[in-house]
Amino acid sequence: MAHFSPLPVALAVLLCLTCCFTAVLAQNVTETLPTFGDTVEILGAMERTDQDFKDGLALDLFSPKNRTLVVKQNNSPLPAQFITGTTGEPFVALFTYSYIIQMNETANDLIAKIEIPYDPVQLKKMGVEEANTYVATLAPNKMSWVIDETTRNVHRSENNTRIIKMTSMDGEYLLVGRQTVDTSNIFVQYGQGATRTVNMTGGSGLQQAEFIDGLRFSVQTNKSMTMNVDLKQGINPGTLPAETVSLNSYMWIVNTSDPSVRTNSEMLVPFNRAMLTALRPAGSSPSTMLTVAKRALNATSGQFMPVNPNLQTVRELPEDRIQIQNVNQLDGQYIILVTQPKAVGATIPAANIIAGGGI
Ligand SMILES: *[C@@H]1O[C@H](CO)[C@@H](O)[C@H](O)[C@H]1NC(C)=O
Ligand SMILES: *[C@@H]1O[C@H](CO)[C@@H](O)[C@H](O)[C@H]1NC(C)=O
Ligand SMILES: *[C@@H]1O[C@H](CO)[C@@H](O)[C@H](O)[C@H]1NC(C)=O
Ligand SMILES: *[C@@H]1O[C@H](CO)[C@@H](O)[C@H](O)[C@H]1NC(C)=O
Ligand SMILES: *[C@@H]1O[C@H](CO)[C@@H](O)[C@H](O)[C@H]1NC(C)=O
Ligand SMILES: *[C@@H]1O[C@H](CO)[C@@H](O)[C@H](O)[C@H]1NC(C)=O
Ligand SMILES: *[C@@H]1O[C@H](CO)[C@@H](O)[C@H](O)[C@H]1NC(C)=O
Ligand SMILES: CC(=O)N[C@H]1CO[C@H](CO)[C@@H](O)[C@@H]1O
Repeated sequence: MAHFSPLPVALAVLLCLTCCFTAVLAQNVTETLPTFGDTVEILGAMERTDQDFKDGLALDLFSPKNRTLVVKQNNSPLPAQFITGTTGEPFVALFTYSYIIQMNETANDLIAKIEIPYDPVQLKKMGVEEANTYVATLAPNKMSWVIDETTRNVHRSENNTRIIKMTSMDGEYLLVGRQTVDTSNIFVQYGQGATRTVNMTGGSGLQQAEFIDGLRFSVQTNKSMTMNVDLKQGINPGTLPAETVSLNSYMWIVNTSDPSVRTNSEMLVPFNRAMLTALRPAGSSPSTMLTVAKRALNATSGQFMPVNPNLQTVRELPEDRIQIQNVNQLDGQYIILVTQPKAVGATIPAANIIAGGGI
């Protein structure tokens, strides 16, 4: 014992103490992370609050004021098929629950992000690429999970997906994945056949699909159904209302698996501004002269009837699409009519609308 140097013993003791202490500390840190229902203090004065939760959720925010927040767990969230803001299908929930974040006061002045971890092994089993994971936000009308590709950010090196650029945090969030090989927005091709068929799940939620030219559908249906859209060249001018012409030489033909099902849908019908310009309709803007018209799916010679103008809105540049709301019956043939912007009391023959006639 006399020759035993005390230094290594001291070191060993110190090392052991440090180890034990670190282990205990680490364990306690996990144990003290907040969980659902706990009140979390948010630092004010734009100090950073980087808060992890027991199940892996992480909130990172800067707030000008001191605040508190509570995260609650919703074990029966709206199903993940009901996605808006991006397209493609099918979407699945990666967790069985969603998060409801409530700040103690209205806060729209934050710099914030939310991160939800995923398990790459589990993702693979479910057929979801990491690049197809999203934190979705419940829409204010609670009919869909909203995805914004511009604020979505997958942090692969940390196995999580996040929403960045947030200015408020109140809301409900769900980690979802799209079971497709392709990533980002996905577009449907015109025609028939399995991969050209849009699948719509019955339920209270909204789903969206977009075709390659931007023809976009937002559909709520109480019964599951499928939809195809075809293009058909050739429009007989005799089937158009007086003093109108068709913008395009073709029509969109929409057919669903069950035309008797009433839907609550919105359509966005793209218009080609160059085609409109080529018709030289005397310098008016598209919103004064474009109207979507429709006739029955099986029609061959019937008249196209303008869709109720109160349901139509022309969205000009940069979108260049006509929005139609409250479409109850999707099946049909659709075209875009170009009409003369009428001066009060004026009736101008169709031939004069389209320059080249008398000019
Ligand atoms: C905000 O919280 C910090 C620390 O909790 C405290 O020192 C500060 O006084 C609070 N500020 C206000 C305005 O209440
Ligand atoms: C929210 O919490 C902060 C920090 O505790 C507090 O200063 C503030 O008064 C609270 N706001 C309301 C509306 O209770
Ligand atoms: C991410 O997940 C993989 C697979 O489970 C794992 O090997 C890796 O360590 C994880 N990375 C992080 C930073 O947790
Ligand atoms: C609709 O479902 C069928 C069968 O599962 C699939 O082959 C097809 O790709 C789906 N349609 C779209 C647009 O993803
Ligand atoms: C649409 O009609 C075609 C025949 O023109 C049919 O083969 C197809 O199954 C229909 N699609 C749906 C979704 O009913
Ligand atoms: C679906 O059913 C609900 C509840 O019965 C009803 O409120 C809603 O209007 C229906 N949707 C459509 C598109 O008919
Ligand atoms: C189209 O279908 C409707 C109902 O299914 C039918 O009454 C009508 O005769 C059909 N029209 C043509 C031109 O086939
Ligand atoms: C400060 C504190 O919470 N300490 C606890 C750390 O964890 C150990 C073992 O779980 C407890 O015994 C301590 O009380």
